[in-house]
Amino acid sequence: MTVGAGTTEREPVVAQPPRWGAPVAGMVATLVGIATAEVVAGVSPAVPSSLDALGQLVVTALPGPAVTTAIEVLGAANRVVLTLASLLVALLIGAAVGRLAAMSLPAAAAAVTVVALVTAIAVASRPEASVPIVVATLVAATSVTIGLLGRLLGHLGLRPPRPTQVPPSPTDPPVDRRAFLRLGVAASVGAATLGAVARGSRSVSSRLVPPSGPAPQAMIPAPPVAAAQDLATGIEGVSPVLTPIDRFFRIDTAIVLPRVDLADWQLRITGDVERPLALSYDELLARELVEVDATIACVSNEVGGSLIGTARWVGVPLAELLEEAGPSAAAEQVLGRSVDGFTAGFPLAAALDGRQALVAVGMNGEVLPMRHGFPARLVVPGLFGYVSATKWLSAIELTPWDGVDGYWIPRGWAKEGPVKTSSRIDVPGMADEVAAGSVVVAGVAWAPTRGIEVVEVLVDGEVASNAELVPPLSDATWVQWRAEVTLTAGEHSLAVRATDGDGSLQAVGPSRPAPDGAEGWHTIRVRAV
Ligand SMILES: Nc1nc2c(c(=O)[nH]1)N[C@H]1C(S)=C(S)[C@@H](COP(=O)(O)O)O[C@H]1N2
Ligand SMILES: [Mo]
Repeated sequence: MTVGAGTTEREPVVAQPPRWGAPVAGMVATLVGIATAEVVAGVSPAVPSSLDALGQLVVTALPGPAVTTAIEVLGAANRVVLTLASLLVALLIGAAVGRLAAMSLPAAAAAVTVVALVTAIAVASRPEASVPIVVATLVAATSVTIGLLGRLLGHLGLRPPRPTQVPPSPTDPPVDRRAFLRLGVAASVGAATLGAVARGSRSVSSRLVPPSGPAPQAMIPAPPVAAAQDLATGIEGVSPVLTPIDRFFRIDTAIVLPRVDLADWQLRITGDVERPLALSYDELLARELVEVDATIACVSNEVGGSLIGTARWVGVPLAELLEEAGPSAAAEQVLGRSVDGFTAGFPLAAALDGRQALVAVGMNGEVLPMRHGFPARLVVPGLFGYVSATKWLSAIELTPWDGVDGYWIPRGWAKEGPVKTSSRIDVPGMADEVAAGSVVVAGVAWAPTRGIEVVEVLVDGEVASNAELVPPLSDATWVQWRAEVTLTAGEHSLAVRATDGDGSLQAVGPSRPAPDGAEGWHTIRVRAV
């Protein structure tokens, strides 16, 4: 008797498996597989999260403008959205695998294995990954997924019998929806719970977080900024002259913060140099550290935007390290390399022209925070972050200018990224209502390292006031400014424009950030009553 004939005979007494059975089984099994990997990732710092690693792969593979747009549109939520999107895509793949499994479990197993291999490559390429443990984890996750899928499909009578198998007797019904639902719901709820707990409580070995000891100190620390030196003390809403760390913008392509084990970490100075150097964290800290107050800005900052901040950085002068290594004749570019593969390059001349570029290890009196590049990062006054401010720095490589490009250059951003002379109104806020009469307008202006000479405030398109400037902490920081203008009752536009130390008025624009930074006089509308 053929199987087909047997099936035909049983047909009248057999419940049909639901059409959604196979895809749902695939999704449940996938969820459990993902949770298995996440639970191991939660316990072992040597196994990065598969979801995060896949998300990272997507970020790296996507075209530059897509990544930039996502970061701009989603803001700080971009990582959460990406994780949920990765999960959704994984579940959709799981549904397809479920369908495939109803036809052939070996084919489905092959598909799951391919997905697991891609995941393994993504996970193993993370700097903190231990390859053997990652492979073992994914083998386990794959087995759990395929095993569960087989059982779920078995409950639905969807598991294709092997050719040698005796067809099930008509008396034990092949479709057991209750068993399917029980197992499916229990597995999904268990997996979602365990996976979420694991993600929430990911254990981080103490080797991988910044040391809790005293923060690196400059040989000659500057006195703390006095309240009187900070316009923010008197005018609520003005950017503080030093941006607190918890308010400092963060921009990077890292879905997961790279965790650096200080025991193996080194900063190498390599490439076109006479004497390559390699410094441990302790060796770096043992050098004569200096303190530099500097503003850093992201090229993606819109006119009036907040992707800019000022900090007191402590670190080793970059020029000193480069001179020690001795740039050779071919050296034209300084390329920072991060432990996570990110790179950023700028002209060697910018490192040696007297501006105070740093390999920073401290920020605002603290050990450089993880989010801002622990254990070390570059800070180069006057250059946008994407060409200069490499976080989680692992090497400084000297290279020719042509033929070697940092991460963002092939993704559509200009090779050179000097910060443009810009200004921003912090007070009043956009669309605020103010009392008619004399109105205080205040904010920041920046042109590192050219400095700011003049800030003018325009009311309804006419220059109305020459702002007072607070003496800046250094030529690398922004300048706080304050003006008073008279507003009659009604709607008005307020705009600001700065002139830098070279006497150049900032560009009126307006233009968007790509490819080399936004231009325009920040303009807001207010209503005076
Ligand atoms: N490793 C690494 N470093 C990086 C980036 C990155 O994506 N990866 N982004 C750069 C960009 S575009 C900017 S604007 C600055 C932002 O520094 P912050 O996050 O400390 O403010 O970091 C730079 N350094
Ligand atoms: Mo940036």
